[in-house]
Amino acid sequence: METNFEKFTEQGYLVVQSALSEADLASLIAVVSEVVDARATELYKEGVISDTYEGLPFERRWHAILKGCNRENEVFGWHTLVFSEALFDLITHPKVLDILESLIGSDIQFNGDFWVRPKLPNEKLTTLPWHQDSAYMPDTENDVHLTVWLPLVDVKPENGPLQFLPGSHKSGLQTYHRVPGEVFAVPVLSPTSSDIDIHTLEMKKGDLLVFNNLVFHRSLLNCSNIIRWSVDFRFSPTGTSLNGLWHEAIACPARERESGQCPTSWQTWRAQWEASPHKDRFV
Ligand SMILES: O=C(O)CCC(=O)C(=O)O
Repeated sequence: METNFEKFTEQGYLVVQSALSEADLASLIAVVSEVVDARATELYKEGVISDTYEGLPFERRWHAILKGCNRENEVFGWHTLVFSEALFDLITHPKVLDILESLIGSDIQFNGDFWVRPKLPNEKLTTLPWHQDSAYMPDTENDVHLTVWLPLVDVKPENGPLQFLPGSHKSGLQTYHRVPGEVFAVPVLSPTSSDIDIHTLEMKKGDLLVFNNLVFHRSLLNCSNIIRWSVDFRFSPTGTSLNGLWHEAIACPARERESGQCPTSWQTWRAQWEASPHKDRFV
């Protein structure tokens, strides 16, 4: 039987089903829900919305609030808003790191890059074209950088799944250019052709997706009426140069070979954050 390592090497990505439990995700979801609640209270007090939509579930409330004040295309992803111990615990969760260890060995660094994404119904801004992550991370194409992507709700064909082109990482980084109407640079040559399989990833909450920096993927339009919440963070083998990437100041070791443990504490990471320019950079 093919191992995770073999599958990942062949495809450039891997889905591990039921990698995490409800309980593993609960603290981060609570943080996100608190942000939503605080924002709703603020907007209500300012008279911008006439209802805080308190009774709505996690996958609907934020959308209702934004609809209530016509701000549906306000934000691409959340960074500072979700900086928390719960986020740190998830990034350094032994179940996450065990999967990464099976792919890149046991000296693993967290690159400092993380996003919680509220992918809203019908929102164009989060509908991403085919891309390789190295296209947006200068000078990373010769190293291994892995994204861990966790859905916080079930992902179905209709609510904005990710699609992948298995094996497309093997041709290296393509040339990118900017075209009118696209927020991000796009590949000069289309990565698809009639003989290439497109894999649409249906995922359950608790499944874990990991992909490398060269595999082509895209994010489809969310055609449902619920928010497709997800969280993602990036890693590399310890010692990999981050070449001045914007999040370098909050990179830290996540697992070390000798102890098999995470050598960074929440307090240490928070101190890094406090000393970095991140707080004012993104929402
Ligand atoms: O979460 C998404 O919808 C897109 C994620 C993505 O394309 C990426 O992290 O490179």
